[in-house]
Amino acid sequence: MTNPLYEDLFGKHAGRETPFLYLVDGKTWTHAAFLAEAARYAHVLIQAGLAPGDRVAVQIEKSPNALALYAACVQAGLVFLPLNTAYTVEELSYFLDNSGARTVICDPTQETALAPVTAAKDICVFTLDATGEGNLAKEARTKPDTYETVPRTSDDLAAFLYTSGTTGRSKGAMLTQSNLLSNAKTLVDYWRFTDKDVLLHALPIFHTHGLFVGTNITLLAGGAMAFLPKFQLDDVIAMMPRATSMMGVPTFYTRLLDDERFTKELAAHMRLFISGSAPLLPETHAKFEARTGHRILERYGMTETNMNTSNPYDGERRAGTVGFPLPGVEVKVTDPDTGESLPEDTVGQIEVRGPNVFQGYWQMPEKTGAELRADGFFITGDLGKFDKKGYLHIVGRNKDLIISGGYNIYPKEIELLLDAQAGVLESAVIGVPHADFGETVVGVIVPEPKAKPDLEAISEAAKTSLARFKHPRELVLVDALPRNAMGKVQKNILREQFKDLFVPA
Ligand code: MCA
Ligand code: AMP
Repeated sequence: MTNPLYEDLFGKHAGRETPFLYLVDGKTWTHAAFLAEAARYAHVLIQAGLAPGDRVAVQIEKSPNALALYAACVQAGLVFLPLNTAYTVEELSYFLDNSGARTVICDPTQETALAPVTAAKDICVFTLDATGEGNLAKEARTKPDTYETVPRTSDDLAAFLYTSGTTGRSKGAMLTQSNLLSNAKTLVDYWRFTDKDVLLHALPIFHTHGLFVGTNITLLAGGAMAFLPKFQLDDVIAMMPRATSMMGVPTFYTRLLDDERFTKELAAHMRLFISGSAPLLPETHAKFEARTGHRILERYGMTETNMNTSNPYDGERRAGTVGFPLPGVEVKVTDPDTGESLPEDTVGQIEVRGPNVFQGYWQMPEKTGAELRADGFFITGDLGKFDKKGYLHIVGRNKDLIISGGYNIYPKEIELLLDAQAGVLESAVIGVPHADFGETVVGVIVPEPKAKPDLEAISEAAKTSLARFKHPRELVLVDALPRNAMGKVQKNILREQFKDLFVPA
């Protein structure tokens, strides 16, 4: 096979006039139409001077066309680099610099704002909007609807996904064709996906969850997707009768449970509901079962590793656990100091090894070396334990991370911004419980002596620099930060102090 990822996901559907994407407006995209659009995009990109291995940065709204761009990159041997549409120009500029991407595809409304950045870096810009219009689409219309697939091996890079870090700098996780394909194959079997499946797809397609888990599995199994622009309750409820399965972050499930139109009858025909990206509260699991009779299947993954563990399809789906290591994936719980494996029921750091584990962070050998051991085990930064039945429980994090509505937020990045504001001596950013997003961001600020920081001006500064989902939902002033004997800020004390800000006790 000359390009395994392309052949297994896309190429094998060539000529199939069967539905692939069902849209909210009633339209349908067949596999054939999808592949033709992808081929046309591949022509445009290659004629713009891109060569196999080049990174293509993509920051556009979710649409069938946006997904076709992924297929185009795989077919042309380009490295797909999807970016959250919420990222600001400042954030995007960093990703372009760091990745060395020579092309960016953005929404037409962003072109002017990006111009200073792309001109300075001599980056080629194409546009594509949520309706599939833009100069990429315009040029594509003049191109043939087949493209000769570029040969790639399974060790070639297929995608870069940026993940933030504890130092505040995002890191490009390098994923090969076989990282993606091996995981998708395992999950198709484990979760019993077939060509009869229609996945209710309401996740964004710039992260592992919506792009690789949802989309790759559906394509590999030969199924279809009810493809929604985003998670919007009316659309989800309207499209559910068409679907057989759904994947979501816990916020999807709590929002569904808060809506009385989500009934047992509506979900009766569904085969499977899967949750991941953030902890699903056992209480949500129980409520969901009481309402629908379905037990949500929870699994655990990371950008760097795709999926690592999953509750079983047939056996007991245990609330509050992320199940068993997937076939072919080794998971161990180790002592953070010695790296030795720990016995069951003992909390330690979770490490993962397998064909799913990424190749390292792009041009960051020290960071790669710190997290990816020479023997292939990746130190996830999550804390957990195996119980007596072999289920993995995630009990905390060894990394300073907030997960809000399934998006990861690294406090350091926000602290650096807060610390740079007038009148701020220092700051600590914490996650506190939030009914809708699970956790939300609070900035705790210590003013300089006699200073009175302008909290509104600080919020404004956050708007220019940081994506909306990272903005502190509350800024609070304190006299001093609690520190331990080593001088380290005790965020656990702050989290306790402010835990009722959004979810009153
Ligand atoms: C939107 N906002 C958010 C979030 N999403 N703020 C904090 N956290 C968020 N996750 C902002 C909006 O910009 C808006 O700002 C305000 O909050 C309210 O927005 P709302 O309309 O309620 O939100 P939404 O547009 O409905 O989005 C919520 C969402 C979405 C549907 C939960 O965030 C989502 O689709 N999350 C999924 C993320 C995901 O795919 N994660 C997987 C990562 P304003 O004040 O301007 O109105 S991959 C991963 O983690 C690993 C590999 C894994 O295991 O899967
Ligand atoms: P990301 O960096 O966006 O890939 O997020 C990966 C992180 O999400 C993991 O390291 C975990 O902390 C968290 N995560 C993913 N799935 C789950 C889950 N089912 N339960 C708890 N945390 C999860």
